[in-house]
Amino acid sequence: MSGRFITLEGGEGAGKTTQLTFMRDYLEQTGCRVVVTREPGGTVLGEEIRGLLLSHRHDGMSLAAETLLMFAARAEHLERVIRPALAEGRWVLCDRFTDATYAYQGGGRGLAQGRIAVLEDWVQGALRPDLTLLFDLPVMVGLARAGKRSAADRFEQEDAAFFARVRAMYLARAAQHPDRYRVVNADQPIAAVRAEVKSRLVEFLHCSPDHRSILQ
Ligand code: Z5A
Repeated sequence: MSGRFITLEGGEGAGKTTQLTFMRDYLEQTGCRVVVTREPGGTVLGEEIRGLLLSHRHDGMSLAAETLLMFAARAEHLERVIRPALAEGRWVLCDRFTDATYAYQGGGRGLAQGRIAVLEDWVQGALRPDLTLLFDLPVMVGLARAGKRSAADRFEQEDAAFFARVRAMYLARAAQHPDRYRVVNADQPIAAVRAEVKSRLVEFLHCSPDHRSILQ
């Protein structure tokens, strides 16, 4: 069976991580071999870069440095984890990927999308996710959820206007790429979000020739 690349995206407190375990278990039940990973991170170097990106020691980091560090971590992640897993026929579930760069560095911080596109083409070549689930919810709902946790990191300290721009960019990209994006209403109880995620996965599996038979 061939591998597939599925990414989870959304604003602060959208519930991606909460749904990841369910997605992994469901796909494994259908016979997929699954790798769960995240960005920035997913490798030893990538997790070290994540530490730099989230730490308040680097408050005021330049936008160019922030963006290049995201792609440095991504280059390592692609070479060591994502591409090998896909080549072995595994399904990769990745908590955030390049759409997050468009949303946060592009929408949130105002970096021109063309700059991101150049890095995307260089680092990824033709590789793009097969399916992107966008967990969408009002900014204030997500911030209230996230606020119940530990101290805010370098991104979480941004204001509501920043997260509103992030959300708007995600929704714009979902509209630009209807082939691979599916928007999930994340402003519902966890069980209702899970049911919506499952129906998106079933729909996707039906479109995957290797897996259609498993569902029948
Ligand atoms: N970033 C970037 O700027 N550019 C890039 O290219 C990439 C990333 C790849 C990574 O931090 C930061 O890096 C991220 C963007 C930036 N910063 N932000 N913001 P992260 O991975 O730690 O942050 P995150 O992805 O946003 O994690 P998160 O805030 O934890 O969101 P989540 O994973 O989507 O949510 P969760 O952990 O599943 O749930 C949050 C809380 O809500 C938790 O207490 C849950 O129990 C609760 N929850 C979840 N679902 C529900 C529902 N349905 N109802 C009620 N409560 C719920």
